[in-house]
Amino acid sequence: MNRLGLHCLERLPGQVRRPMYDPATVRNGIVHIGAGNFHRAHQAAYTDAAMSAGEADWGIIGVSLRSPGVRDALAPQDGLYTLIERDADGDRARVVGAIRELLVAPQARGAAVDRIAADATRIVSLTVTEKGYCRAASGDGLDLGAPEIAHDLSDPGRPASAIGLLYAASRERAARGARGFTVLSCDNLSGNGGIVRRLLLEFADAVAPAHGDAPTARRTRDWVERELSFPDAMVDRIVPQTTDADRELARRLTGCEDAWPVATEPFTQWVIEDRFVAGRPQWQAHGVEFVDDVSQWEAMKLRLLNAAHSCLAYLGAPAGLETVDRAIGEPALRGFVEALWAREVTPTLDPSVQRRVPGYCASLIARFANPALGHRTRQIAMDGSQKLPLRVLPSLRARLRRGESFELLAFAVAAWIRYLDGRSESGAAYAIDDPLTAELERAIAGAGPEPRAVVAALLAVEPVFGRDLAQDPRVGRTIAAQLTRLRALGSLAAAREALAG
Ligand code: CS2
Repeated sequence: MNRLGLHCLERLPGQVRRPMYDPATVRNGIVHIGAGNFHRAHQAAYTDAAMSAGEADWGIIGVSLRSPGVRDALAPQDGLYTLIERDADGDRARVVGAIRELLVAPQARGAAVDRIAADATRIVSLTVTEKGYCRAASGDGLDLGAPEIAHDLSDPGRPASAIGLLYAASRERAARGARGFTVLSCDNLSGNGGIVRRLLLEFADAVAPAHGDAPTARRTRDWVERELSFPDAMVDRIVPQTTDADRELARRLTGCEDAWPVATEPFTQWVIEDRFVAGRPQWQAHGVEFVDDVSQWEAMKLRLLNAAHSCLAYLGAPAGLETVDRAIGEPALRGFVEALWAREVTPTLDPSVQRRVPGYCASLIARFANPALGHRTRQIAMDGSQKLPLRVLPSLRARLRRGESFELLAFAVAAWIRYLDGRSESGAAYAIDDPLTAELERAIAGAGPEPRAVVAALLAVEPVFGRDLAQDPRVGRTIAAQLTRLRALGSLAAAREALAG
């Protein structure tokens, strides 16, 4: 069978959408850091549509910060890959050509900096996950002690982190007196644009003390403040990890061998603040919404979609429910999620989005129930220490501030803590995949088996809970009661009881 590549485009079956431009001749205008499945199903798909509509100077250079996997899979395919939209009605394949070059930063640090520093680059977008921003334990500031950041501060010309890369390229552009670019974060952080801006400026402030050359650092900092823009963006599309079954499906739908296709749902959404200092593709013609203020969209998505996802993961995985559709198919879990939304989360959202919430939640249930996606609960369960503070704790804090009940939010936190036990209800052990695993396991081991003590030990983990939550006795008490229930009854029965109050 033929390996996917430019030579196959002519021969694809008629129903397979393909680039309407010549991928071999496009110019590149975007560098994307973190060229994983989510980028390939989301931003690259929108850009591919814009390129097909005639804007062929927005080709993407993908930079992987760690693994050569995507580059190794896509380079022999001329950068092409299959994007498969899956739902109960069937599967639709499309071949995307927007990614024109792939670099693996650890093997090509200089080239990665050069691409961002090039005048042709007008947008630098990022999907590096929550942990990829190297934020400090408390607040949103930069973690100067994170190994990649410490490395980049001492050797800023050969950066390993996303922030270090942005700094190194800014330094070169500032030295040339070149124009700026737009930094577009596409990760699930509230206020993602403002966060990257702050981290980059903090990095610039820390360079001189660590590395010397204060005038260059100051010039770079001023240039970043003056020349770059950092719009906030809300991104949404459910994109599971690729499986061998997806590879088989890609082969069946296109007649070509694709080493790394991406499967996703039909739904896709991208809401962006329209602050692009060096132009942008006409993405609005392909479904992107441009608004003045993204914050309420972000809050709605993080507190409804992502919070529910995390609950389904921490409740579903230990109960042997391997995928989201199976988890939401359990009446107890669906009931829990719907009650969490209606009783405790929706009231914390801004009045401006309230009227959209019922329709949004109904569509979430349908998306979660998509039987064709096979979205694994364990995939979502990863990195809970990074996700909980963005998805669950803001609602909990809002309820606390107003003196309102937070039993179901406490149940969500307890579900995460129960998941950290590392053993499913049937007794099978599993590993916790989280950058803070060691710290979390230490806290749990030191506390002994008593739920009150376990909860107190975890609430003291500041990177997750800050300082405020441990100080309020209601918080520990309520989470501990829910944890006791979860450990005694298992996820489904405990969710039923929690709902009954
Ligand atoms: C998920 C998200 O893995 C996770 O934590 O909750 O990746 C989710 O699928 C996306 O945010 C949907 O847009």
